[in-house]
Amino acid sequence: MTDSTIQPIAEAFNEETLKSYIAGQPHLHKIFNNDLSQVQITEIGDGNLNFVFFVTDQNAALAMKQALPYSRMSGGARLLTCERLAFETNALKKFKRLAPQYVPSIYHFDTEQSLLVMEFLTPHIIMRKGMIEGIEYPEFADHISTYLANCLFGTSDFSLQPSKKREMVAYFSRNVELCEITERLIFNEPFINSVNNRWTRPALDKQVFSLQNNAVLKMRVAELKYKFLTRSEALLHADLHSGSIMVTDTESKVIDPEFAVFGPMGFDIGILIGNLMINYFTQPAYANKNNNRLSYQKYILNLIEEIWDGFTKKFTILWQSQRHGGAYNSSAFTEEADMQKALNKAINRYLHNLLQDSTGYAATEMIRRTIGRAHVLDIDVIENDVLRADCEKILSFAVSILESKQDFKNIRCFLQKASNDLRKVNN
Ligand code: SR1
Ligand code: MG
Repeated sequence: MTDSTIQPIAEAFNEETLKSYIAGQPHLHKIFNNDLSQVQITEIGDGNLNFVFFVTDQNAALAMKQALPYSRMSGGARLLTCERLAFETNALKKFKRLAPQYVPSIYHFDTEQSLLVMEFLTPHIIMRKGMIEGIEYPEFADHISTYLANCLFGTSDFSLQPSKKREMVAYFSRNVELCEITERLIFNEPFINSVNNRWTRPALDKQVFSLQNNAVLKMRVAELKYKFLTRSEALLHADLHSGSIMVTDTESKVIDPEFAVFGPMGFDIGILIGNLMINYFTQPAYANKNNNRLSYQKYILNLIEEIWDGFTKKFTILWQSQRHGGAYNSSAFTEEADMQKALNKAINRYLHNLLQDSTGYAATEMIRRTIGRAHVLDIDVIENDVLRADCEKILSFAVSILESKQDFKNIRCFLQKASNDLRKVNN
């Protein structure tokens, strides 16, 4: 793994310093035929933490990501160590080995400059933006379910030897700063009276104050947070929302795993589903006289169903054929029917519990993106207060998921509830 103990002295790159940096790195320089005279550099980052430069000439292009010792969204006020880029690089490398088609290639990492150089993805766009436009991605469910099954299974005790797994858990457990952000922004602040929270006021006040005083809901969120803190099931991307995925009609690439840490598998699946659900609930606000967006909403529900079904199928195949790790190692079981029956029961039980975790994390993500500090474009692009407040009523769906003792038998029960709740909001 890349050494992350050295504290870099990173200064923000500009066009000139970036060019001279590339000139000093023969393998990068070669990508531009050792001639930087036609190279254009643009800062294209739109994330909350880092800067991203697009470096291109007529023949080649690179993405260069720089982490400075503060978070971009704070404008320098919130200090963060640059070490986060080493965690991101190591997570990317691991995921690239497990799901090569769905992760960008890495060309170069420089600890001192806190710089990561990657394949520039073109003509890919950020999936969240595509969904706001109403673009369908016919192959996405297949891609992301493979990514999830391979990466979660491949970093779990079902696949890894305990010594290797513990070594990886120990390394990523040092990603404390970014984990602290996740813990605070997802599980803490939205559920208390925090100055960092914001929502459409006064329309949503009553709902927000009520959820912040809902003991059942707060207990469920506390349980989910406890699992996040204690269950090192697999290496998580840990910020797998639609803004961390770049897509075309035929390709999907997962980027930005800077929050990577070992945690419960349902966290990654839930964050993804939660963000797709947010987009589902905001569709009425994008409707116009040419497109009521109803078919796009159907597309989203189908997409979630296909992701879950694809994931469980692929994960089960891996579980049946590749259990070479410390847990449920295949050598401990014979081919006899009763053994195989017990194993089938075990994986079905595991996936059933995973669905409950995933829907719980999805609901928590929906709440924090609506009333917490870090909002999402799907909601923020809605300029009309009344329309936006209507969409923010997704809160009632999320709250009912968390406070119900509902044990979803399958993903369709969860999706049916979403579609019923949306109908109630619209009537
Ligand atoms: C300070 S970072 C805020 C949020 O942006 C990232 O994408 C994560 O979701 C984080 O919670
Ligand atoms: Mg990000």
